[in-house]
Amino acid sequence: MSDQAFKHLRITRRGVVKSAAAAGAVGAVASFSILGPGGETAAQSEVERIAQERGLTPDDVNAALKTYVPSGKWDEYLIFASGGHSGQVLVFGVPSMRLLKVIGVFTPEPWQGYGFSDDTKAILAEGMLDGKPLTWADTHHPGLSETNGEYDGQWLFINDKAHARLAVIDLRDFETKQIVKNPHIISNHGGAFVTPNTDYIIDGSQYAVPFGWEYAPLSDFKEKYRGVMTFWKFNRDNGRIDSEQSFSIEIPPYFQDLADAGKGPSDGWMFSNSFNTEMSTGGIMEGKPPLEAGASLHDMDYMSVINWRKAAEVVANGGAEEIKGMQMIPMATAVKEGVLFQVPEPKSPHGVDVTPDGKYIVVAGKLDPHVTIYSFEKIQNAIAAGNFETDEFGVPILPFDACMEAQVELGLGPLHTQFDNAGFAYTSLFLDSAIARWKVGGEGVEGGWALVDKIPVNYNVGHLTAVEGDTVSPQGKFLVGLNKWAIDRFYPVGPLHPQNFQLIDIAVGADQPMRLLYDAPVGIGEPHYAQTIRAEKIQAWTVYPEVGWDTVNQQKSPIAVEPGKEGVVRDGNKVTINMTSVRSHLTPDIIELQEGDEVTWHITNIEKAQDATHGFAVPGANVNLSIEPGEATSLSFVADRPGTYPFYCTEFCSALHLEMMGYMLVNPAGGGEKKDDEKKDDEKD
Ligand code: RUQ
Ligand code: CUA
Repeated sequence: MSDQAFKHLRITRRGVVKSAAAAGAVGAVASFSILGPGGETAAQSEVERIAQERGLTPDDVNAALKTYVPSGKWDEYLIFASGGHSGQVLVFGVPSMRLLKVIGVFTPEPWQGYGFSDDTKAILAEGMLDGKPLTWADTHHPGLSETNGEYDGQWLFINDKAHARLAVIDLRDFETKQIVKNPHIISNHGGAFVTPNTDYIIDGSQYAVPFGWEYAPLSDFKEKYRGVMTFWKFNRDNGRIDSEQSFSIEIPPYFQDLADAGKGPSDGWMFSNSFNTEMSTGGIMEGKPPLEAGASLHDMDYMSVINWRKAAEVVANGGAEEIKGMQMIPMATAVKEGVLFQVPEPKSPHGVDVTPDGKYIVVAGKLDPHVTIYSFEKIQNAIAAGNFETDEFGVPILPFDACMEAQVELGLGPLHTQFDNAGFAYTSLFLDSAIARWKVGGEGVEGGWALVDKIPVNYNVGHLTAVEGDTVSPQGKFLVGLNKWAIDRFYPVGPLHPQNFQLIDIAVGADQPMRLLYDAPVGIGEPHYAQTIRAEKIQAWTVYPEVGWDTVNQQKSPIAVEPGKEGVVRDGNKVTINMTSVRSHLTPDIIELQEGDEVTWHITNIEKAQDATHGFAVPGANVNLSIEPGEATSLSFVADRPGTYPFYCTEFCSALHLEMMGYMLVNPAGGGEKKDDEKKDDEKD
């Protein structure tokens, strides 16, 4: 950068950085008042020197000032992002884009001990498929719990597309508490999306299969294959999904895609895209068109419009059947009861997003350069008018023209839409590698339903997340593009590139361009969706409320070990160890076992200090626990190989951390050294 270019950067007396290109766009920073020779401030010349040395432009310096969070200061927002195939959730701070946490969800996470203690093993076991453990997941869409359509910071849900599972994470300790497996479908996509008070978590199928993914030949596709929309009932009192109160609705065997719940005037309803209304099943080698061609023949696919509140009544009144152990409303019942409708939408749709006021539904079609906006009121009028056409399954199709409010041409490959607090919507353009900003229209809005700005992103953006941008009260300020490709953005680390989260400034004037602020490489992919919440809404514990805490049920644990009550209890070959951990010892620290003993090991971390976590490893037993301050946990195993096992703490917790260990001795069956007191017992006999 030339000196000339850098003259545009000014630090004024009030400490506002300005450039000719972005005058006044950056807020006040610390006040610089030391005047150097020639009237410029010392700080200014220092900033100029660093910028020149590093080749930074004034825009770069602005972006740095907008995103830098000094040591000890906290980020204002948190992003909860899918961890993709890892089956985890990633938590980032905004605007720093620092990674704060990785939450083990569908797969074991050794640092957190998730999937190694008895209780977290049991959580993972809930998500087994026909009793078989799964060691990966295709996590797509995190959904924060809502109260009156606003994030309430209490719970987080996420789906596993590959196996149609849903998980519940408690935001008091950022740990997974439950996994449910959908008994009706093998893969999902339209989840996890919550209704405005988190009564239900929506979980829509993706690829049609027979119920319970039973076998049926593809020639029976229309008769036996089905789509499913599942509504998981969430019980806030115990923080668990209640499968007994949950239900599915049978829908045609189109491939359902993303979904969203209505809000405000459209509360009680939900919307889901579908593609492949052609019901193509591929068959490249059989002389048929490949699935993607077969599934793109029609100009229009269908959006499913579902009255979930009515559906819940139908279930309560006995209108559902139990299939594969869970309630299902038959398609004919759903039609007869006015639960299920369809509206044509431009072909191969992907994202569906309800506007913050709940009046409109925005659909983006991958193969159509427009977003199509439907009016909920018009949909209701079309339903009231009756006299529908139906598809071949008898499901009503409402007239497109009667329901459509507007179409806005944005660019190529529109996918997903978020909203801000200034009346704008933001839609990702996958093929254009850009994000479009457009004005939401409607009654009394001037210049609505119009494209206003586009910003290039790097590259192939999928979802995007704005601060609380899918709630009733979006906060504006920042937008993050979740880019699938990074290509040249980072130093090469091999052919599998990081994903690229790009932070974008949308707190710009209505007629100002959006500005790219920061590229954050994400090395755990593929993250699909993410949600951004005001950090202050989450009041997580820094230590567990009481020593001896059961972290799964969030209450005092019956197996908590109190200091002074440690010991080993033997009952035949069943051995129970009651252990405490505290800096820097484990009590007891010598464990004598016999080969074949069934061991239950209870450990309580009796610390109360923040961050005084002790790990716990037993080599050979495939165990690593993370026992946070106050936590009481257990592990079980069979001591099936005689030997000498040093167990130890796996967190560098104190100066004497390396000494925080003990010996587990497994005596061979029918032999081995007897202990002194056992010898004495023998002598008595
Ligand atoms: S979907 S971008 Cu689940 Cu759009 Cu991935
Ligand atoms: Cu406890 Cu190291």
